[in-house]
Amino acid sequence: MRILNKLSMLTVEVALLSVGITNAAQAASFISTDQLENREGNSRLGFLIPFPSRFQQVYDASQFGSAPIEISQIALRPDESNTTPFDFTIEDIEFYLSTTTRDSDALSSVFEENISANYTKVFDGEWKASSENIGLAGSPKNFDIVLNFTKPFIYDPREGNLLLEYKKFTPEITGNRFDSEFVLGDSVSTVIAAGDANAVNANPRFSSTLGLATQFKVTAIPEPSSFISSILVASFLGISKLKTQRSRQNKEN
Ligand SMILES: [Ca+2]
Ligand SMILES: [Ca+2]
Repeated sequence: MRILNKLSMLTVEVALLSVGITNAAQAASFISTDQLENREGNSRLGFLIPFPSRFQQVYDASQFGSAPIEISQIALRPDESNTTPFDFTIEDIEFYLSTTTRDSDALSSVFEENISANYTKVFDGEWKASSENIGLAGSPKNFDIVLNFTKPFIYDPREGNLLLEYKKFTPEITGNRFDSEFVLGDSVSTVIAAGDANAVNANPRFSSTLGLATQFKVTAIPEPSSFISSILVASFLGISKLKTQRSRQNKEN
């Protein structure tokens, strides 16, 4: 009976350890690409163009570390040239994330050539967002134009760069300018087609090395191997402890 009780305690210890690992991994953090967190991007983009449209932007994998993460939200920010708060509603828009084998400044003008097998719809419906158009003095505006995903995306930077896509089915005119960076050879570039949310080819006139300043909300994911190793080590230590105690009891008896 005592052995059974100790085994039960061991099970609880291992379970608590597992919960601890899971909770530690659930703390969300934010990643701003191209170190734009405290620096205004050198350009701007009216990326929600007033037509049905399709848009893709690539982010270099080096921005995201070297372990799998779960992405649950993106946030954009107003360009410095915006002078007032604003809000907008896009009635029908879909967002997707995917790993891409394309280089960060070398997206194909054929949309399908930029996506991979893990292409995932992360948002589908009406997107209502707003911006207070504020920021600290001398700093860029806040990343307050938020899109919460309805389906998080698991991204492993070791498998390639990250691709963000939208398909905008409705022709709202937002006129809002989003902070962007126009630098050859950096982390980002974009391809866009106007007139058709399901366009096959991007329009070269709208496609460039430009990219939106973007903030990702991410959560680290424990790698299965290290997670299982932790449990096995805990089990081994617990069983060794029990064996030692049993051996001591046998000697005493
Ligand atoms: Ca800017
Ligand atoms: Ca670029």
